[in-house]
Amino acid sequence: MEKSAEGPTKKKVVAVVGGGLVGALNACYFAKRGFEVEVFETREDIRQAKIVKGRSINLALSHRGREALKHVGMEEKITSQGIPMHARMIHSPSGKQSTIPYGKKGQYILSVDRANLNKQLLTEAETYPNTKLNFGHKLQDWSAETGLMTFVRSDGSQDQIQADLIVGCDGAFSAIRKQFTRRSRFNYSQTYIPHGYMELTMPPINGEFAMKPNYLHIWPRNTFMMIALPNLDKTFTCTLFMPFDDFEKITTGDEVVEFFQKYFLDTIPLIGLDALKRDYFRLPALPMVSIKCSPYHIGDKCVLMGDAAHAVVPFYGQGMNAGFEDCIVFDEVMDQFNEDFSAVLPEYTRVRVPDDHAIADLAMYNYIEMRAHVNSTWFLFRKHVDNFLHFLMPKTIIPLYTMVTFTRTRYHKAVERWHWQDKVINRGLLFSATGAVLGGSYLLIKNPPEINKLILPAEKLWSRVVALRT
Ligand code: FAD
Ligand code: EGO
Repeated sequence: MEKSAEGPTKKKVVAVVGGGLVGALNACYFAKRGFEVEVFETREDIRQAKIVKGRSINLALSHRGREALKHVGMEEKITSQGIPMHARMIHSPSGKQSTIPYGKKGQYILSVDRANLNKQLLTEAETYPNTKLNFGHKLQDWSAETGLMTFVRSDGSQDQIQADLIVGCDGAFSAIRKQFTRRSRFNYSQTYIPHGYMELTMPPINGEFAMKPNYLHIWPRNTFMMIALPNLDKTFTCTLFMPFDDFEKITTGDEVVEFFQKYFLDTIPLIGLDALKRDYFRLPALPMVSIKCSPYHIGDKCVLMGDAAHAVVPFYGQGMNAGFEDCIVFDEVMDQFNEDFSAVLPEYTRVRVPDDHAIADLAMYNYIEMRAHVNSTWFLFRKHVDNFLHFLMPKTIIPLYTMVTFTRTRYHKAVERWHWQDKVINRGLLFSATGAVLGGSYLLIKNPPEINKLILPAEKLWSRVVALRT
């Protein structure tokens, strides 16, 4: 099925480097505008491949990502193949399960299959006659002066291609970004966290999901964390996050079982004892990196989007969503500046850098907070507090997770508002604390011996409240 682009076909060539999630979506955006779009992707066509290797099998798609898909008419196609997760399911060490909704009825995140999403986006890009997909093309080098790119083909031969605009969507280890780092006044930072991740499959039981499907299952164990997202084939993909040091300490099947007995007891019968012993050693734990840089462009020639511009740790479920939102933001700036690359690129950097840096920081903040003191009790307590404060003051207090996940509030604005809300909450706490002190003093005068029993637990509680605010 071929479709004609909106507007006349322009001569300008846009090279999208990387045919991953963001590259494939971006190809649709540029094709829709009528550019000659050429996508270059290292891998062979994943639609033909039997097994697609790569990280994370499924992902949480939320509002920002959906809005970006909607723009190119892909929202319905993708969401209809996603599994809604209306709430978190928190698993305690004893196996007790508790749910806390994400928000109102329509507020849910979707578990989507990465490979399927990528394939559908590639197929959609191909329906535009002005798009060409070039697989087995690995970018080796390019020139910021001329826009000339050198690709190595699968057979080792080289290919040189010129483009008017190069869009670097080649992921966290971007070859496009390499040229940026050679230039003056380019800011760059990357941090590997001490944790790695490992994916384990939980098969169906009697043809049905082994756990309730419409939840994001979470086992918060401070430094050890596990989550599970449902798949259409009724399996769950469990992702275990743990320091590399701890991954390495486990060297035998029996040690795996021992570890799971201690921390994730309820999952052993669901994953299966033998599968667990085997799958743990199938693949090594994989690293996670956080990358921030700026600017995102060079002149009117090149721009970075997605993980190439901002790899974030996966503790907010926002990496792809942020990358998809990049496409909307770029598209909006294209409208504002009449597709004049020399004006669009700097403006894109100006508006997008603060937001992408904010989500990188928020994701890192969640990682640090969760590994430091989030067990199942604290997780539940925190989310109940969030929901309760929102219930008390629905217009004033909106949980940060809600702003990030269910709105298109600019990430940096969400952070600002979060700090502002904290001040409001602190004032409220001060007010109640004053009341409590006055009430307490009164009780102390009236009834001295009993009060110590009250003050000690109150102090413990207060130190937790302080932890909550920092
Ligand atoms: P990629 O998906 O990495 O695609 C880059 C593409 O470029 C690849 O196809 C690659 O082959 C190609 N390429 C690389 N180098 C070259 C080259 N030199 N020449 C040509 N092509 C090249 N995000 C969410 O929103 N929700 C989640 O729940 C979520 N969970 C995650 C869980 C884990 C464990 C991890 C690691 C990440 C998770 N993410 C999540 C983040 C998400 O995976 C990324 O943000 C997203 O894949 C970024 O897409 P991208 O297209 O920018 O990069
Ligand atoms: C106290 C309690 C402080 C990814 C809870 C912070 C992330 C963080 C990795 C979940 C949901 C989509 C995710 C919540 C917090 C995906 C997510 C959350 C994980 C891990 C994830 C939530 C894939 C942090 N969203 N989230 O509120 O449910 O809260 F647990 Cl390890």
